[in-house]
Amino acid sequence: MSKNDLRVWGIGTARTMRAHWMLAEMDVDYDLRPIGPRTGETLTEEYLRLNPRHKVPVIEHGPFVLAESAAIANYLSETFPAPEGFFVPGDPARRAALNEWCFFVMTELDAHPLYLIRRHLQLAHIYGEAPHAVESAREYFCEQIDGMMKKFPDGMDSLMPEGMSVADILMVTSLDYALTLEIPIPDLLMAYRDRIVERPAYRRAREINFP
Ligand SMILES: N[C@@H](CCC(=O)N[C@@H](CS)C(=O)NCC(=O)O)C(=O)O
Repeated sequence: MSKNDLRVWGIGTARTMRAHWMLAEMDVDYDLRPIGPRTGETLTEEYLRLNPRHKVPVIEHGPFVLAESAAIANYLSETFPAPEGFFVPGDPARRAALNEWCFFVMTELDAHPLYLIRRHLQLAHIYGEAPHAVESAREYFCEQIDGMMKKFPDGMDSLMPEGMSVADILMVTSLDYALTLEIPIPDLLMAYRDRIVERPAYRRAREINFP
């Protein structure tokens, strides 16, 4: 493996976007394996050896193999030099504050309501229809966002006061995912999202992730 000894597996989803975006922010070159979910490409012997749970994204950094988009984005942010203005915490309290955002996005937004809606709406042909669960997940997502907005000042450019961070990558990719599910996003939050997606790294990553 060349190119910084780094390989990224997976394109085409909000989760794979996180790895590509983080690497675009850091201007790190890598080897790309553009496999997609539910194409059979996550079920090859080679891939199952890397991730027996057959999900994308996965990265290989030398001999180190890592799955889970939030873990990947955090690992990359701490492994390669961060660009100016990109916040990587250096002490436990700031790391914990960043983790609070990361776990909130990944558990209360991404893994639970958004993925439930996707499974039982867009992927209902695989996972079955569950209209009541979909409606309830939609309400749950909106309630979580409403709670979050109580401490979300107008004009916010990043979730961490120190600047753009992994938390924003997780949040904005989740909001993009919510938009594809036609979930309404409050204006203030949409304005935050619209400011962040102006970043050149976001655009470069989208070209790689959604060719
Ligand atoms: N929690 C994981 C979720 C990854 C995930 O669910 N990936 C889906 C696509 S969005 C996938 O690879 N599905 C393929 C399969 O189930 O075979 C992450 O954040 O990386």
